[in-house]
Amino acid sequence: MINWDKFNNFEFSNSHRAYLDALTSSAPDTEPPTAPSSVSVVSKSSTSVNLSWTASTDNVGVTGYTVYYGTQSMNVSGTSAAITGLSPDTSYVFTIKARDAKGNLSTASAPLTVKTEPAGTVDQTPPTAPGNLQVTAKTANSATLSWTASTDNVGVTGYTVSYGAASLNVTGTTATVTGLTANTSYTFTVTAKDAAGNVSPGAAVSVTTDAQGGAQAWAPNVSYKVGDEVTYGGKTYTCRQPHTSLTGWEPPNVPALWLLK
Ligand SMILES: [Ca+2]
Ligand SMILES: [Ca+2]
Repeated sequence: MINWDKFNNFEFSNSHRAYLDALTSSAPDTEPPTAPSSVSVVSKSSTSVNLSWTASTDNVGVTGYTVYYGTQSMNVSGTSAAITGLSPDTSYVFTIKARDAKGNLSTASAPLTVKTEPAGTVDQTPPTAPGNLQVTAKTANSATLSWTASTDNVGVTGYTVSYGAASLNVTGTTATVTGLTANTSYTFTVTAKDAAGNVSPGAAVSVTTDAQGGAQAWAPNVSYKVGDEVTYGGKTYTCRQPHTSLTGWEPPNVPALWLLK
């Protein structure tokens, strides 16, 4: 085998030394990842705690995390965990370790103590308002909205898009509203809600739908401009020169005026 890397001063090998070492059985990866840091509570209820943390690093790569609490543990692949089945009004100490593909475990994160809410606690805190509400697309009859997620002390369960007397419920952070009237101004208000029915303040955006598009049937005595599209005999034509149409100037008869699409 020719080692092409040596013609490049071993640049690849040198910059990927740790990775290459881990691929060979003569140099197994024995180096554990760094400990997860900045463990924090995203939300909690009487029976659940949602945690997130800052990713660990590893000489080869972190493959997952284990969350420890009491005598229990839970494996996750990302930097967050939703721990459920907890007892109300109880303090839990959470620690987290990272692991790599060889099963090397990091030392534990700094412990975080979280007390679940008392049983029967009614959530009275509404989610935050949706952020950065935008119209990302529109047609004559529809508008597509997107926004950034709201947060809640327990959890956001969905969003309501209201416009006029109508509304639409979605669970994600986008919505396509259909059945709109062409060339009409609409104001959309988006609110977030939680499982207890608390509703956030609204975010609003206004948009005017597009004019009704599409080719119209060719007709005589119409002033056409370049680019206008018409249908005739089941085919669509594009206007090549501005003109006022006359009977006898049907599109298939006057290729100088109409280009078949
Ligand atoms: Ca490692
Ligand atoms: Ca809430």
